Amino acid sequence: MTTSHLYTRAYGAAPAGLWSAPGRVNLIGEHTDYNNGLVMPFAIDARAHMAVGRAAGQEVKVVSAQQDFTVHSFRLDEIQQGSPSARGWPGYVYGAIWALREAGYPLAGGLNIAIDSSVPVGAGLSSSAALECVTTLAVSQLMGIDLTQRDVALLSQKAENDFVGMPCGLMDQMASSACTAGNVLFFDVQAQTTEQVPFDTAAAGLSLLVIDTHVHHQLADGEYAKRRQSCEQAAAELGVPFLRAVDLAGLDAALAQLSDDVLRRRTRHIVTENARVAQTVELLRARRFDGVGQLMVDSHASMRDDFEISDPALDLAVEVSLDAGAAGARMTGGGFGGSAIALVETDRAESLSAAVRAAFAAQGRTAPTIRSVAPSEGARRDG
Ligand code: GAF
Repeated sequence: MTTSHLYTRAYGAAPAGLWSAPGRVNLIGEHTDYNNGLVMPFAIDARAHMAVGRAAGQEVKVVSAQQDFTVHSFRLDEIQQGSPSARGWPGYVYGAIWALREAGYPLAGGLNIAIDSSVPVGAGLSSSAALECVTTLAVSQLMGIDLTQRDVALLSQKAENDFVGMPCGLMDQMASSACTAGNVLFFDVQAQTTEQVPFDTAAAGLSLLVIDTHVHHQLADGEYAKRRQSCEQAAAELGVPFLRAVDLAGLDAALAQLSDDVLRRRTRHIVTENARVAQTVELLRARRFDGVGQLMVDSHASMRDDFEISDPALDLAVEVSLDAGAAGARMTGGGFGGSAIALVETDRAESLSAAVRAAFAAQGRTAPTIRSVAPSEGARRDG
């Protein structure tokens, strides 16, 4: 059923418009965003679709094809942090509307919303950012509010930080809002600059596979926040605003100043990861893929050993991918489950997938979902 049909079934009228926003894969640059660092995500072709229309009164009603078609309803002026509407998936939708209101945008009247998303939940592919961004874009455009892609990302991040309570950086929302087909988004958080960098794996005879381990991560459960706190503590001990201020040349001196081994390892990950993103962007600007695989391998080792955000299923997916001939593989996203990615020659993609499935089966694990992805378009109006 399309979102348009879902809308009509739920509300008995046609929607005013249709919008969508994608999930993302991060090629490299993990946990660097809230350290004011460098990231390189791209949008995938799994999207959150939304049909929206105005309604009389003050009620905001939301229905989702993924959530048993129950209509959730809340008064616009009563949407608050910590309210029941903040719990579960409707929180991403209500949070985005709350963030628009908090920013002072005039929101008047009721809204009817219907959602159908193909972004898998808990797979580390930013299903929540997709929902936030599609809501921010759809509601703002419906109300005649003109936002830049960056505004859409910032308001969506505010929804996640302050309404849902997950202290994420800006990467996922920027990816969902600002990515373009065919490119990775090189985002320098400190400089607030973006560059669309061509990422044409097919032309190089390569495929980028996403391996969803089905180990479900829950970023709000505290480990993500702990990593962020460690980074902030390390920056404070070093007397810098963010770990971005430390570069590779200054890493040893910085490590010598830190008070404990955990902070040293967290810092080493962030500093070396920023350097790996910088190297990756240089290669891709030159349309070169050689070397990108090794940077992915090094990134994974750093996340596994220094940042400690991987898990056995992710490590297995990465190891088996490399054994099966991948040029590079790493976990992607916040970690503690979710998905790994593998860069592999296209004619080896099938045998790699078979090897990963066999290794998961041999350990009695749920079969992973493996798909080939290519950079897709960011949030947009569809009709
Ligand atoms: C999650 C967060 F939402 C992002 O902001 C980012 O920190 C990522 O984890 C790790 O790179 O997706």
